[in-house]
Formats: sequence, C-alpha cells, structure tokens
Amino acid sequence: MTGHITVVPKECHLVLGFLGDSRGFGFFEQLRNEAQWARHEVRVFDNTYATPRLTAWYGDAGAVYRYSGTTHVPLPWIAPLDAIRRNVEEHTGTAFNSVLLNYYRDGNDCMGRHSDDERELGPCPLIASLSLGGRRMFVLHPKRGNSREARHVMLVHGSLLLMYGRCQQHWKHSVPRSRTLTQPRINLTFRQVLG
Ligand SMILES: O=C(O)CCC(=O)C(=O)O
Ligand SMILES: [Mn+2]
Repeated sequence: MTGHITVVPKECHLVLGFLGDSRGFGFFEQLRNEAQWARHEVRVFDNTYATPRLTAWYGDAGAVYRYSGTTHVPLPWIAPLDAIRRNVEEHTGTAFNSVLLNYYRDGNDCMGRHSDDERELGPCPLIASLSLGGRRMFVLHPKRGNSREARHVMLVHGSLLLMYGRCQQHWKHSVPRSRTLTQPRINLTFRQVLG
C-alpha cells in the first residue's frame, strides 16, 4: 500500500510504502543481524532503568547526542543504514547525520511518552522515522496548552513517519506496550544533530 496520511497538519504525516515490502524485509534482517544492539540505561530523577527495548546509535563522528543522562557516541555508518539514509534524504530534501535504532522484540517492548526536544536537535527538527517488521501503534499526546485530542496512527512495515515544524513543542509521542502484537519491529529515527 502506498499513500500519504496527515496525522497533524503542518507537524506530522505518514508516508505508506516508502520502502517496498521485500526491500524492507531485507533491511530488517540485515539490521537485526548486523546492528550492535544494546540495552541502555536511562536515568529518571534518581533512578536508573534499562530501556524496555534494544537500541543502537549510528552517525557521523561528531554527532554526539545527550539524553536521559547518557552521552551517545555514534557508531560509524554501516551499508544498510547508509543506503536507507540516502533514500530518506532524497525524499525529504534534508541531510541527516545520525540515526537512532530501536528494536522491539515483541509487543512487550515499548517506548514511553517523550518528545525529541533535546537542544542538539534545534527548535523545529525534522525527524524521519522508518518502520520495519511488525506493525505498532504510535500515539501523539497533546502537551499542556495544546487543546487538541491524542492522535493514533498504525506504523506499518515500510512506512516513513515525518515529524516537523512545532511537533515536538506541541506533542509527546509513545509506542505503547501491546499484548496482542507479537512480531518484532525495528524503527529507525533519522536526525540532524547540530554541532
Ligand atoms: O519506535 C518508534 O516508532 C518511535 C521511536 C522514537 O520515538 C524515538 O526513537 O525517539
Ligand atoms: Mn521519539
């Protein structure tokens, strides 16, 4: 399926079929096998937690990124990530110097509510988020002062979610736990980290 779904006008839309099925599954297998997956710790106030998913951070040498009390130094690009990056850059007309990979082993792995509003990303970042493998629900939660309702959008295999404009200022986002979804999923969020 191809097409375009507006999630929030001027802030977020989904491109269906950005990668064709078989090309996407090829990348899924390659990344599952070749990426250096790790379970990172995040600090929330005085407590540390292991993230309920596996992650890996790749990018140009200078694209160092700090969040949740941890400094992430990128691993050098590997071929499948560089190939996908070129496609995403062509589609968006934007350069990306890094990508955060998340591996959700099944529906128990999840991502809590947050916004990608770290200072390194600048005030209105374009974040390009590619989904491979099992589908997962993605939720945009209005922040305080935003009177709009939450938005739900299913992120299916091969789709590219774009967040831009004031999306990170107006909304948090999450990938909630789901007992009924059992398929593994890999998500790639391309970012431009400013020096
Ligand atoms: O897995 C997803 O679709 C969301 C990932 C995300 O929000 C992030 O990496 O910051
Ligand atoms: Mn995010």
